[in-house]
Amino acid sequence: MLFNPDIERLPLPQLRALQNTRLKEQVAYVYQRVPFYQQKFDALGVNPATFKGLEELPKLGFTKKSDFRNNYPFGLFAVPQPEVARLHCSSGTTGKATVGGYTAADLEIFSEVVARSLAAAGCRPGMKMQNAYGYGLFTGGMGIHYGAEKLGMTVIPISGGSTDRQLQLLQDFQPEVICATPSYAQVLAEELKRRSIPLDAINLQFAVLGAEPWSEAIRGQIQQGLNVRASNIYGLSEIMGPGVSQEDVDEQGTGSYIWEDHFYPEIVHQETGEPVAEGEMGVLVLTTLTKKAMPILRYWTGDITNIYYEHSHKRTHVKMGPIRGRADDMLIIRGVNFFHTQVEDIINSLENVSPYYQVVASRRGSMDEVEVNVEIDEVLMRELGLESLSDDIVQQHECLKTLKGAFAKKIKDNIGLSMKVTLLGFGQLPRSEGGKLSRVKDLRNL
Ligand code: ADP
Ligand code: K
Repeated sequence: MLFNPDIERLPLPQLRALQNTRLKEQVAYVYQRVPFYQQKFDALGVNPATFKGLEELPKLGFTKKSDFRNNYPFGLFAVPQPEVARLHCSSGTTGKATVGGYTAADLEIFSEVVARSLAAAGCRPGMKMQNAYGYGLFTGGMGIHYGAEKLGMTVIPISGGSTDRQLQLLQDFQPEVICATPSYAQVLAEELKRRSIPLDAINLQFAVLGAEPWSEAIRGQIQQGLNVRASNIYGLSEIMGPGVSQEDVDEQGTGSYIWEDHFYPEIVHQETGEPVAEGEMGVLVLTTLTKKAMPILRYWTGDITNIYYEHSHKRTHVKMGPIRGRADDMLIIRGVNFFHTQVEDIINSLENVSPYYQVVASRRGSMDEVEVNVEIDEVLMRELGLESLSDDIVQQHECLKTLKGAFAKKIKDNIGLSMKVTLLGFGQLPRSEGGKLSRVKDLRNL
């Protein structure tokens, strides 16, 4: 089901024309109303009256996270405060939180793109959704909530955490849909199993997961553990919140549709800021085309991904691949750049390891080191009759020594760095408490 088929299937030439018109309007709008953009455009020699639209977009420079900080809290707003209907903040995963403001019209559009996203995720009017995204300043909870209502769903606004209650309501209310961070959905799947709650005691069909990077291995674990089909939702508070892009549940693994009529995407080279060819990896840069309270032009998201049209089948809008990591999450160790998701890819290719891992960077003397902690899976733990793992225990089991060696070798071969591998027992690494889970620890600058 498509929530808004006319727009979701708008032929590309018409979509481009619509974006072009909206971009010109947005440029003129911010120039008139936001001193930050006025000064910036004057400095760059951009005149909104003669600005040609999409073809000249790169001339506008970038808006960066630091611009949000320098204009904290309301300096980037384009309307007087009484016209702002709601305020949200980013989760502050990478530093001080940034503020987002919305007019009533912005909130309508927020709900529209989330409703489209949920429909693509498999949700239908009349279905019940357990919304385990956090409610509050984080855009996730309320963003999903109003989009689900707009689609015509029955929303259960439980928020994140309270695992006992989550499991109780899954059984009592029988929701067909759950929305959560993937790391928290993993926890729910594990807890169901640990408490021996049979899958036929719950009625879930779909999981809508986002707010942090996740992998196909995690998808597999959640799909099996909750008996659902899971799809990806992406977004960020600086642009709107969840619902900037969404994976169609029937097209799993081929990327997430970016709702291009409201958010214009570009991928640029991480160092030069120049546009890259379609399909190539780089930093995702997003431009709002219709925002009124806080329009943002060319926001440097820091998220690394690629965009392409080749898998846009059900809809005409462009797709983005999974987020490989954030530019500020990129670890540089002894001159080698890598993302923790590269370690995750290797974990996914190995048998007997769980999708739980942690990458820890530290410094000994002047040498940077990386340690990868990874859990082996429950099946192998049971076969070996183990409750937990330590280096000593690993040394006593040939299969664990082999696994550890194979993992270290693959890391060295694929990433080009030697990392210390530590095998842990299932359940030994931290789990999500309802929100985002960090899989990287950089101890070098503490
Ligand atoms: P913060 O940047 O402080 O975490 P937000 O709550 O606005 O604040 O989160 C937005 C960020 O979360 C994105 O820029 C991206 O890094 C990450 N994110 C959101 N959805 C996804 C997703 N589906 N996959 C990977 N990362 C995601
Ligand atoms: K953010």
